[in-house]
Amino acid sequence: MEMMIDADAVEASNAARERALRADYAALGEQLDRRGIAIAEILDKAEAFAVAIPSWGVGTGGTRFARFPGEGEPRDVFDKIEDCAVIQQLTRATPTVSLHIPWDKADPRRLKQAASRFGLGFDAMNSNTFSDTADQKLSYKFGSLSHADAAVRRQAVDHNIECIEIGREIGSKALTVWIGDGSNFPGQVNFAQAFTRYLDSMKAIYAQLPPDWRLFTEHKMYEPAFYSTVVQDWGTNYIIARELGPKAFCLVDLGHHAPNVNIEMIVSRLIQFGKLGGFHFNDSKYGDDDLDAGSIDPYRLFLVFNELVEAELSGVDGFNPAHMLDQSHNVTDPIESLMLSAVEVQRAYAAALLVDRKALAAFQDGNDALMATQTLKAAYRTDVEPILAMARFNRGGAIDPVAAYRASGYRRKAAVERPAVASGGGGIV
Ligand code: LRH
Ligand code: MN
Ligand code: MN
Repeated sequence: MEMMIDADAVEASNAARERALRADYAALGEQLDRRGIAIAEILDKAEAFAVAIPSWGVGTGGTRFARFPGEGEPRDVFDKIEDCAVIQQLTRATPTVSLHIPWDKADPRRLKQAASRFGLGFDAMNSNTFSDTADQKLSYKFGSLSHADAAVRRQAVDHNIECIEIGREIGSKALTVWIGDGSNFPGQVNFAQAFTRYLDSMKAIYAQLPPDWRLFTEHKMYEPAFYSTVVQDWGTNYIIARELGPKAFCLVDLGHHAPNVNIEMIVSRLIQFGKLGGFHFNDSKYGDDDLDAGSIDPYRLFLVFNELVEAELSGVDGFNPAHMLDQSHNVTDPIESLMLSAVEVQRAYAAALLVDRKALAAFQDGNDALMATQTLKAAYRTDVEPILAMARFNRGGAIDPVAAYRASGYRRKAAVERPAVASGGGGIV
């Protein structure tokens, strides 16, 4: 298997850190042992953990005000796959890439070949009917799957079916649909009629789904529509998944909720009723900021994973959420941000595995709010970094991914090989 970063460079970076890691791991092992937790079991689960990289995340993002291109940005999907290979090589937590069509449109055989060079696979396909392409017949300015004009809806449905076709050829097993449909003014659209049209369009897409595929619908409160959005919240999303059938599930993008919304509770509800499909992990302070996962509110990320681990350990039927990142990087090197975000999500998972669930249940039953919440905090406060670093090291990754990446000079080399382009391909939504 090919490596983008010289294996000797990773080894040298690890050699300088291995002794300290072993000492830290042993100390944490002792501490966990006293708490009745076998560190090896947590390590096994951390090693098995995976989160997909969004192809659009490796380019420098931007805002609607400006985009400040970074050096050595990927010029096309093949460069993006190489950057994803770097992330996987160093973190060993990101074995798949999630493509966005048409941004990543290319010959499926070439896509497959490019990914298999590095042992990468493809996660969910993402359709795009929220912007127009140059060669597109009808515009999505006033919507796509819910558009008043049946011809526009048909075009949007066909695009989604094409995404399924491409995905089929490259080994994807899911389609994620997020639309920007909505309205900017009260009275602009009839809410019920728009939703009916959306459901009809989605039923046509669902009908073309291969038997072993899942359909993820992603809700978002606002933007680009600023007055009303057709798929605005988890309630609507749940209705959609119910209406469509057993292969339809809800996708939760952490940035797509109103401030203060209890996202972990939404996650619990969707699990309870068998409709949690997966995540777009990121973080936000104000809206759909697409900041690095865990950069603003790592405790919330932990609380989401607390629900996921609860479901995993209690053996919820059919529980298999897709983990994906969805970020935009305006001021950092996207590869560094994505590596740290993948590790941050893995950290939330490992920490959630440390929750003393028996004690927690007893405190809940005894109405001991203080001790119940302290039980969660005890797990959250535990520094699981030695477990994560050991998981990477054991699987051939880097003990310190950012240090190894910087020492490799990958970005400098990419800057020489990839002259600057005007657009990094998505990343501003
Ligand atoms: C919408 C969104 C959705 C898109 C991606 C680029 O805000 O989260 O997942 O596909 O951004
Ligand atoms: Mn998203
Ligand atoms: Mn978003």
